[in-house]
Amino acid sequence: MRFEQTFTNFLLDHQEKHNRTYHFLILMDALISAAKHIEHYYLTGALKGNLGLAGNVNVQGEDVMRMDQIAHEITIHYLRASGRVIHAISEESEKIIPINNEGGRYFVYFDPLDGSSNVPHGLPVGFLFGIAKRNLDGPEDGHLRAGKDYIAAGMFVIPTGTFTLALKDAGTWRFHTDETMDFVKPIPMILSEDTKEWELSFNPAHRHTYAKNVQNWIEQNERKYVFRYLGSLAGDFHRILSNGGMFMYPAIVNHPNPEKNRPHGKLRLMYEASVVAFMCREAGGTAVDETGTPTLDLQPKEPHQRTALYVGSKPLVGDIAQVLHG
Ligand code: AFP
Repeated sequence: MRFEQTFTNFLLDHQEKHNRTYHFLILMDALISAAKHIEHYYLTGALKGNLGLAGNVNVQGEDVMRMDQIAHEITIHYLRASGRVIHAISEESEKIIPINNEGGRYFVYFDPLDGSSNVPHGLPVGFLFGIAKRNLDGPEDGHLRAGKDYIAAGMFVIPTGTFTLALKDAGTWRFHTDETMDFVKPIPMILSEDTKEWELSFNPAHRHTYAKNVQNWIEQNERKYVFRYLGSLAGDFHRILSNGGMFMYPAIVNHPNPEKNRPHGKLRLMYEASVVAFMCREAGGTAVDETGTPTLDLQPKEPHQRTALYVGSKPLVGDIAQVLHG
């Protein structure tokens, strides 16, 4: 019989090697329990009628699917039960959610069901999260952390049974579920340098609404790479991590209906862009916003702030960053 290393053993080794406490293990256990629970609801959702619209809109002005609410509630339950979280920010809640201000040690920023246009089809969605730690050396003011201050970030691609986790200054690993539903077999993720494998990923329906310099860059470069787009950041970024290339969600500045422009992009900084930028950095890649500024340096001013995003292999992101700077 062959036994693969479990996620828990992997993390235990990591914490012990770096002389760390077990608090982070407890937090990760909570996130994994939440993800498994969400996956279960998602897999059985059509039969239970959980994949329909809930009939109201969330803080971003989008329709809330019933699954979004279920995923949010499941995650908050497990974070609360862990006792390790000071406060959380969720895509599904306008306000910061206080959890354990006195005893908590971590801040968790998450989107429990990202890519909701895939929900009615049962296609992949993401559960994305970033984690920062309270200031252990002095008073904690609970300020919103930039991605460079995260200690970990990860994503579950639901319902594929895959989990990717990046740990600060240590690397990015991918896990798969085994027959007992444990995440096992850490695979180090390092962005491929083989340009033949690289992929480009963006919503082609929007391309004529991008800034002219971005449109020109696409025209000059797109034929060199394979094109893939799922419409769920976790799924699209999952491929970029495996094959290299670049995912982008540029600012929308040339929409025929100017009211539909999104000069700050669509993606949310704290629980989408910074999360994938962190995983990408730990896998040897990088990410920038519409001004060419590194995504991980962007200091959030409010929990649901948006940003444009270019994330992936360093040479590609560096190339477009030059165009953006210019
Ligand atoms: P939804 O949850 O509203 O589908 O948004 C998903 C998302 O934030 C991200 O996961 C995708 O990469 C991106 O938006 C897709 O947006 P478009 O539908 O405009 O391509």
